[in-house]
Amino acid sequence: MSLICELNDLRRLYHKRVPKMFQGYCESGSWTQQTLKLNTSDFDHILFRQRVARDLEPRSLATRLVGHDAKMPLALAPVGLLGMQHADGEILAAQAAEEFGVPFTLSTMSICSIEAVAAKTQSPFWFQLYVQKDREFTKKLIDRAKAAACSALVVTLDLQMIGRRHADHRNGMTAPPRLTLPNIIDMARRPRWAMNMLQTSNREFGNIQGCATGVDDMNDLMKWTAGSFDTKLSWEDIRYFRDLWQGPLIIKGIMEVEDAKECVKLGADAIVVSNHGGRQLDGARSSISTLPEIVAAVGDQIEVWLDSGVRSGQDIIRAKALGAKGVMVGRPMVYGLGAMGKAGVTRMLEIFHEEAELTMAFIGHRDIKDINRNDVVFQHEKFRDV
Ligand code: HOC
Repeated sequence: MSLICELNDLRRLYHKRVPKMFQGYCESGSWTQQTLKLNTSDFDHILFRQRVARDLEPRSLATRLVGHDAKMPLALAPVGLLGMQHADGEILAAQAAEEFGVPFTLSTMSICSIEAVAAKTQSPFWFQLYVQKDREFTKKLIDRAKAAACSALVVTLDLQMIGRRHADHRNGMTAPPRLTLPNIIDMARRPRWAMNMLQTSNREFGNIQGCATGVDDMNDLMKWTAGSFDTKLSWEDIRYFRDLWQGPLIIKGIMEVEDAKECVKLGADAIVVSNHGGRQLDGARSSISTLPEIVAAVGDQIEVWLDSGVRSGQDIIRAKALGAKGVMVGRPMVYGLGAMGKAGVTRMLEIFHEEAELTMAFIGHRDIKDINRNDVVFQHEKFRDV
């Protein structure tokens, strides 16, 4: 465990242990992957101001996120098909988050069901919703989330159609993987993944099963998704879900001030500035470069979160300095999970916590709440003060 010093150590192990088609699903962005790259490289333009001779005891990253206490300003993002990265992936990630003290978000497109995750955890998790044309089915998902005592609903708005991800097509991405000769050879090189998969019974599309008849593999799932997700979604529809769900409502996939203002109008509790990890609209700006203008416009009325591109505890501090209430992390969780199961997710959280705490101290703060815009300088004109 001690050899895992940074996220890249987990990522290397992840690449060794998880079959290529699921690696490709996690790692790729859409089309040219320009936005995927900008999401991480734009963080490099935000530099810290080093401060000295400050009282740095005691230090705390503790935060309240949509009314809940968290050990640091981070939530595990909803990631589709997590249970293919590691057997029981959604359950293990939820348990790691619970033990560490941060929220876990279960995707609509999970392998393990809402009920299976609830049965194996004690504290509430968040449920992420993709709105379907079939409103009764969508409503049932919300009812199931309520019955499982989920403590926030995360409605994702930037995936009513799926972005074109070339790696998935090249890898012949299927879930479960088809037993072609190349797949058998690839899996034989990763026996740990295969053994774990064989030992679990959670190998279904847990939240859509029963409603999506005929969904047996990823190709069917792609077709089902294309036919089922509502491409005529309007703000009026979202208002309907606001009324159905009385708890905290988080809207994910906001990149423009006009859309952020709509979320405020309909009474959402938080928005997540996100371009879906560069997996949807390629050529979009990075989330981190968009954050300051959205915070300036609505940050005093709603919690503004950041997703897409966070790869270290230092990135958490950068996002905080630009006004984010918290961050969501997707790929870092997948690296940890695929590398070492639950222990890998825990290790990722520990690393991010250590890095964030140390960085906070170096810039002269002992409490995460005190991080502010004066703690960073910009090295690039794309970050302008608003
Ligand atoms: C075929 C299933 O958030 C992603 C996910 C969800 C996509 C569902 C597609 O991969 O970006």
